Amino acid sequence: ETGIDAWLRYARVPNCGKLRHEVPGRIVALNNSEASPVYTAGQELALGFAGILDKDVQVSDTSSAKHHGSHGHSGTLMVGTVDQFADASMDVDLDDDELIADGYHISISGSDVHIIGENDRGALYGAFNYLNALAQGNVPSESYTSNPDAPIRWVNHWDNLQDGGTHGSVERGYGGESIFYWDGSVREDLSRVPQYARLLASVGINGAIVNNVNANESMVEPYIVQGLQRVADLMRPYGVQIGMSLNFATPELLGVLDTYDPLNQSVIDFWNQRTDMIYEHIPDLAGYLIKASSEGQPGPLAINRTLAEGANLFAKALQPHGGITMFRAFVYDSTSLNETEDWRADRANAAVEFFDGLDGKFDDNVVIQIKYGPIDFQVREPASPLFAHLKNTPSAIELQVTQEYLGQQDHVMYFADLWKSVLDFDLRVDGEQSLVKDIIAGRRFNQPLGGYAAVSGIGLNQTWLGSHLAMSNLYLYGQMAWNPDVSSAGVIEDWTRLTFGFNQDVIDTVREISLEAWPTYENYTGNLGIQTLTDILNAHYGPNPASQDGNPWGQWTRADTFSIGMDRTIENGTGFAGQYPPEVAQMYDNIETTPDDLLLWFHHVPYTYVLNSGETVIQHFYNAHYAGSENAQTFPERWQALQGKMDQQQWSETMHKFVYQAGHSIVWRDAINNFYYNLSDIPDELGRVGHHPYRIEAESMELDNYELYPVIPWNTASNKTCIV
Ligand code: BDP
Repeated sequence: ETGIDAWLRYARVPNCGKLRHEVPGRIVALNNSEASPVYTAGQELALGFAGILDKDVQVSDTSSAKHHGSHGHSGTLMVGTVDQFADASMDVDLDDDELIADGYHISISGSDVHIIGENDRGALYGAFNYLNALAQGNVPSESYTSNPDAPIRWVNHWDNLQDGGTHGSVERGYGGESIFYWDGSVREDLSRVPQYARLLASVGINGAIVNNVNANESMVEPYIVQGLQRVADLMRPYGVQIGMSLNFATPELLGVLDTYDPLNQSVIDFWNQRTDMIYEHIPDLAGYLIKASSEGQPGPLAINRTLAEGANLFAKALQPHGGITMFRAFVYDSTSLNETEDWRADRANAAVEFFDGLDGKFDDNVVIQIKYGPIDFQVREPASPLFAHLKNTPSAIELQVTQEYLGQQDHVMYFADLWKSVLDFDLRVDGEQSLVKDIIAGRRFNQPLGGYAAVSGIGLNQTWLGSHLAMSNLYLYGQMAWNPDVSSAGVIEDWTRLTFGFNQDVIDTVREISLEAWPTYENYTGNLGIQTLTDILNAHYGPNPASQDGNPWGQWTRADTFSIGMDRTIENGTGFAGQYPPEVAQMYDNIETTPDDLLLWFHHVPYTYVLNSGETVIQHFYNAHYAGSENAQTFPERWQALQGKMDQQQWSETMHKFVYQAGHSIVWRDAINNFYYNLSDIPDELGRVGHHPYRIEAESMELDNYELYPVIPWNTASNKTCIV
């Protein structure tokens, strides 16, 4: 198995002989237009019945609906929207449950099953949910209703039209080239697009931004828009609406105008016209995603306009068409962050500072898209305080399925508990419970919009993300955006059954390793909230603690020979802790009440500072790095035991990753431990760090045709040297 079908393999279930008789013998889809998700639902159900149950069922359409109303013992499975059921003169019995947009009710009465969507998409989601149960060996026997927690459940793609050469690359993507672009334009062969949209729809994702936030100005040129129309047409049957990232300076960069001032009438006209043109091709465009005034990208701040004026420019152009502007809160000026000149400078402060005074100044169809933490997808971050500041503006959380900073799909990662650490966090706005998940769902501040965005990172690789296991995070993302209270263990077990089959050892091992993945990685990378300690300057991969200070990106650890950590307290530090509502600010401002796992995020302490656990900071670093890497050593061993219990190709490709990770975790362990040992001169109580009596350096072997080569950063190779 290559992984191309991911969790939608529809593999035969062990008890299919029995289940085959428990599902209806007919399928009726109440819409026969091929662009309709209801039609797709019918096709998908037939595909699922054939694969999962070895049961061939024809799909009939609306015209035959009445005749098949209720039929003998074999029953009918009917799928459609509330309105379509009513039009077909069918009873719509929702068991007194309410449906909201995209929600569905599955009504089970005798041998008949009605999958009733609030809209087309909801019907398809209901069908996928029913199939998910079948594929796990269960035939639903009682009626149930499911509604999404938030209206926006999008993926973001950081795909480039081209990358120097002819290929469409994916920024921070580790699964191959773009499925959308090639040679500066939309691909001719878009065959991966509907396959992908199918995966998205199966977990309730309803929107996809299809190009990089560092956007190319050509996106609004007719030849690109025509290509995107083909993409939209392929995704529409799956209920996935596409959207685009735009470059703020487009009118100037295309040479059409000599300004991009959002208040200039020609600029306004430009965007209105382009938007109208785009909607002629893609009438259901979801909207625009804007990265502006950040990391060298043009934006309103450079020309003395506010971020709200910038966002509203696009919102007004989209408004007549019903589109949404997702405006990113990831705004900071990488040219002004200078650690040596201003020790109070702190990139973590940027979002709240830049959005200060703007709450309520955005048009109704603007949503502020906020990364989960205040810096940038680090292994541990506190929840972004900006979620607490936007009471009159809808917000969405930005997550990453792709593992930038977090092992790039070569280290196993399962994001459930990391995401929950932010979504379940209580910001205590106005002294009242204010969970991040309730804010973004619109519940806390009564917003009609809001929700979730995740940087997907998929590419042409047959596994989509470059790793079989990594796909659990795309599955998880959809499940959590639909219901953030799903169980971390439950989701991974379901995913494993769907992806690897029913062997209980496989299910147990995947669950255990997945749940250990985040703490294990945190242990051998950056501990106690110090950030991930990857190379910051470029790859965001592999250990490079030295790059964490004095860099222009404002990701600093402030490590010196005695002490470490960013002092973000209110009086003496950068003041970041004060951006939280009072109860939370107080907790983080006080070193006693700051949890150990965020200690160095908020406080600068000597290496000898004693944690609540009783260890010193430096000894915790040493111990955690050994513990993390020791645990990673067990992964190949535990995986080995699964050979023959699952598909061989999936098994061996995953084994390869685990063996690599086990080795790289040792590189991490020693790089970080040696670096801080050198800096602090404090020995490891257990005598491990800096002493490797049994290690044989490659350079002390007899070498033919190899040369010694100094490694930069030095701490990533034992003895600072490798052979090439
Ligand atoms: C950082 C990435 C960079 C993105 C940026 C963003 O390293 O490639 O462009 O975030 O989110 O994490 O805009």
